Amino acid sequence: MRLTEAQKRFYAENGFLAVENVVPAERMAAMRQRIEELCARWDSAEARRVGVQQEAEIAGAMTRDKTAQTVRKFSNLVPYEPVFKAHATDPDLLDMVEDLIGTPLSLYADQALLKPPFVGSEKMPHQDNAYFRVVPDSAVITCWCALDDATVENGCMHYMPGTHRWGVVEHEHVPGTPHLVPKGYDPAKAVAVPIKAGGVIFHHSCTLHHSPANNTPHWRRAFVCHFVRSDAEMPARPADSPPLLRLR
Ligand SMILES: O=C(O)CCC(=O)C(=O)O
Repeated sequence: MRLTEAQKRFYAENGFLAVENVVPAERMAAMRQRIEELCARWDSAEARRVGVQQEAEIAGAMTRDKTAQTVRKFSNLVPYEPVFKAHATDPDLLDMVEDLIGTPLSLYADQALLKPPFVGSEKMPHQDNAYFRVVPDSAVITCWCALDDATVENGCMHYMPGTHRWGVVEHEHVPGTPHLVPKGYDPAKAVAVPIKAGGVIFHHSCTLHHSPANNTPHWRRAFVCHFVRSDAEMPARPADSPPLLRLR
């Protein structure tokens, strides 16, 4: 599934791009079902091997019980979970990634980011490359796949257009919290990007973004793949990391 020139131009100008109706319905159902199973068994070995994180474990979160209804994140699903590997290696998806960052292409990391009903907390503003430090910063891209309809009310993605041209910016303390946020982040200038389940949003590694809390009785779940050009420098990856999953 190739991107149009207009879509490529939108990404180049804004640092993000939403594309609706990308993921087949059967795979969507299978990914949702597997997330439900992992949440239900959040304290099992199979959930722990995909790095389960609870809302109660994040800095600044109010102390709360850990249950199937408070799971915030699973990391590194692709090596263990076939349905998520099928998504990360889907040729239609990779065509679009290739259109935006080129080849050779690898998977840098993957995670399921969940906002449970009423409990899902805000994701503070950040730039992905503040963590990844990939060089050049245009060589890494995030593909955020909506497993549920993502809305303003349940915590959809918000982006500050054009900030992918800023490079990685300095961060400052949010008074009264342990959080650091990028200097120059202005939530009033961030654009909400609601998207239906099965759609994806691509964003550049330097695009400033955040997502608000989920104030609804419904889950907001996403499966996120960070793709990288295999020929980029990746100084934040420990030397003894397993080899990257090469894609094309
Ligand atoms: O899913 C979210 O709410 C935040 C996602 C995010 O920050 C990212 O994919 O870089």
